[in-house]
Amino acid sequence: MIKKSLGGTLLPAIILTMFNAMAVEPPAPYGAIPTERQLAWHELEYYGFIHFTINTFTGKEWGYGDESLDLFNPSELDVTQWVRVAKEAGMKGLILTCKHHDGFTLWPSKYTEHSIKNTPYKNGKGDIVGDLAAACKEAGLTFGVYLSPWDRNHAEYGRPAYVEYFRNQLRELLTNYGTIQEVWFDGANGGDGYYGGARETRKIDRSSYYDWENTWAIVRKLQPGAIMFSDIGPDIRWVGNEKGFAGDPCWATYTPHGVEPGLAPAPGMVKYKEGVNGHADGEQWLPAEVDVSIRPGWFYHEDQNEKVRTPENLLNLYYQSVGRGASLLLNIPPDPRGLIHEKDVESLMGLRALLDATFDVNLAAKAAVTATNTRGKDPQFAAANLLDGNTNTYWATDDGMTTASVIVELDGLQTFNNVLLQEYIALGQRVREFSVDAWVDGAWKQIAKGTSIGWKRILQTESITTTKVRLNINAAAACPTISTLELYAGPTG
Ligand code: FUL
Repeated sequence: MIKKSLGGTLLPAIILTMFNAMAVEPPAPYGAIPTERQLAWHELEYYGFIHFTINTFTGKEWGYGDESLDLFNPSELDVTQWVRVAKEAGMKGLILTCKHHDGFTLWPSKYTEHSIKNTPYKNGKGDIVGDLAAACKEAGLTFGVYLSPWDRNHAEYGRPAYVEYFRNQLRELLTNYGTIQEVWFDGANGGDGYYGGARETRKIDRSSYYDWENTWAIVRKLQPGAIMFSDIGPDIRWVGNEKGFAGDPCWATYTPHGVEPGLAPAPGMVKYKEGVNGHADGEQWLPAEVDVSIRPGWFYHEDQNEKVRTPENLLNLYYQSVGRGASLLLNIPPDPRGLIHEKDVESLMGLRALLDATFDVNLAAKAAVTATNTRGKDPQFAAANLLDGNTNTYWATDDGMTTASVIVELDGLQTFNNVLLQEYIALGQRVREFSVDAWVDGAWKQIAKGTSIGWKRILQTESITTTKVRLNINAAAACPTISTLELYAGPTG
C-alpha cells in the first residue's frame, strides 16, 4: 500500500514541493506602482483632444458665458470625420470638451438651458457628446470627457448650489454615454464671467470648493475604469506646460506639493512646474499627460490656418512626450463647419507617415542577447525577453544587483538612429541611470544615456552602423526589470 502511494501520488508531490522551493520568485515591487487602469492608460500613448463650443463661432478662447445660442450652428458637422482622421493619424482615442469655461453644453443637459438643445443646430435635437461617443466606440477608439469645473455662465458659480450642478452634469456624462476612458478636470478656475447676468468677478477657494475627494468618488462609482486627469491626479498629472514637452527625466512617480508650506495641493493650486520632471521615488504613481494644440489656440481660428504645426514639429512633440514616458494629448479643433480643417489633416497624416517610416521595422528583432546577470539564472527572466515584442515579459537581475549590462548581437550589420527602451512598470519605476553603447571600430562607444526609462523611453542618436549594442544599467533603486529594447532607423535622427 505504502509503496504504491509513494510511486503513485506522494513521490511526484514531493518532487513538486522541492521544485517549488527552488522556483525563482519575481522581484518584489518597488515604491509606488500603477493600478490596472493606469497600466491600460500607458498603452494608449497618443490620443486627441477636441476643443469645440460657441468659441468656435466667436473667435474667443475663453467664452464669457453670455454668448447667444443662435451662434451655434455648424453647417457640415460630421463626428465620423473627426474619428476617421484621429484613427488614420494613429491616435487611440478622443477627449471632447463637453463643457468649456463658457458653460455651454454639447449635450442636451437637463440641468441647464445654456445648451445645444436651445440652438439652431439640428433644431435643438443634437447631441454631439452622444454622437462622438458612438462614433468612437464604432471605430475602436477610447472616448473621454472634459467637463470644465469653472462655469462663467452659471448664476450659482462660487456657491454650494453650483457644485451640486457640476456633479449632476458629471453624472449625466458618466451615465448616458457608455464607457468613459478619461475624465479631464481643468485647473483654470474662478474669475470674471456672466454668472447669470451678475457680470462680476468670483473667486473660489480652490482647495475646498469642489470637495474633490467626493467629486472623484462619483467617477470611481459610475466609471471604475476611467482615468482622472488634473494637476494632482488622482490617476495622471498635468505635465505643467501646454507647449508639448515632458522633461528629461520624466518620472512617472510624483508628490504634488502645495503652493505654500502647510497648504494641501489642489487642482489650480500646486507647484505645477514640478510636473514636468515628476520625482524619482515620488509618493504616487502619477504619470504625466502632455496636452498641446496643433494650432496656437485651443479653439479653431481661421487666422491661424497658416500656423498649424508641421509634421516635423509634431514628431518632435512625440519624442518629447511619448519618447519620455508620458502620453501625447494632441488638440485638433474642428472649424465652424464642424470639420477638422484640411491643413490639420495634412499635418496629422504627415506625422503618421514619419512615425510609420521610423517605427515599422525593429532592427533588433532577430538579435541574440546575453546578460551579465539573470535573476536566478532562470529563463523566465532572461534577457531574450527584451526582444520578444511582449511588454509583459522582462529581463530581471538578482535582488541587490542594481548594475548590469546586456549585449545585443545584431543580425549582421545594422544602421539605426533610435533606441527604444521600456521598463516592466507593474513592478515600479526602478532604473535611475542607464547608458547605451555601440561597437564601433573595435571598441564600445557611448551613443545615448539617461536617467528615467519608465513605460517608454525613445532616444534619438546619430546614425550608427554596427553589429552589436550594449545596454548598461548604471544605477537602480532595486534590481532592474526591463521589458523592451528595440532599434529603429528613422528618416530624421
Ligand atoms: C486650459 C484651459 O483654460 C484652456 O482653454 C484649454 O481648455 C486647456 C486644455 O486647458 O487650462
